[in-house]
Amino acid sequence: MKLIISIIQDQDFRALSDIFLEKNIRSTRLSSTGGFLSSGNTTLLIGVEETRVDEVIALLKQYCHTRTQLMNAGPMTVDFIGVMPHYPVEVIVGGAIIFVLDAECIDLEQTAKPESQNTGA
Ligand code: 2BA
Repeated sequence: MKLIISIIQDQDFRALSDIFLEKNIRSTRLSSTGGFLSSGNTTLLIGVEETRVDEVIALLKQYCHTRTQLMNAGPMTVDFIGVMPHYPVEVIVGGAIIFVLDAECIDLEQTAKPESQNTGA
């Protein structure tokens, strides 16, 4: 089993979650904040069989778009005119940041059963 951790923009979540539901790909959404822009984004935890990793990555690429965001850069300067504001800089954000990790899935239903009902291995 693999755990795909993907950081996407909030705007892309709706379409992506619809297609995940349609294709029976399970995911958990976490609200997160980017360290650079300090703006909100979405972190998805997606547990899938190894054979489906490429399919999930393809969907992330298809449904997550790049966008331009403005951020204020540069220090505040004070000169004879007064205090000069920061200047805006364009930053390209997205589509999706993707990490793929090895994972073990513990089936809690199975482990919660009393010994006598655990007839399997
Ligand atoms: P942020 O950290 O808010 O970064 C937003 C965008 O700012 C990044 O877009 C990138 O274009 C730019 N950026 C980030 N750090 C920069 C830096 N030190 N210098 C110049 N530009 C910088 P993305 O690369 O698409 O990243 C989108 C979001 O994905 C990030 O939001 C962060 O939350 C996450 N992320 C990206 N790379 C990551 C990594 N290696 N580990 C963990 N999270 C990551």
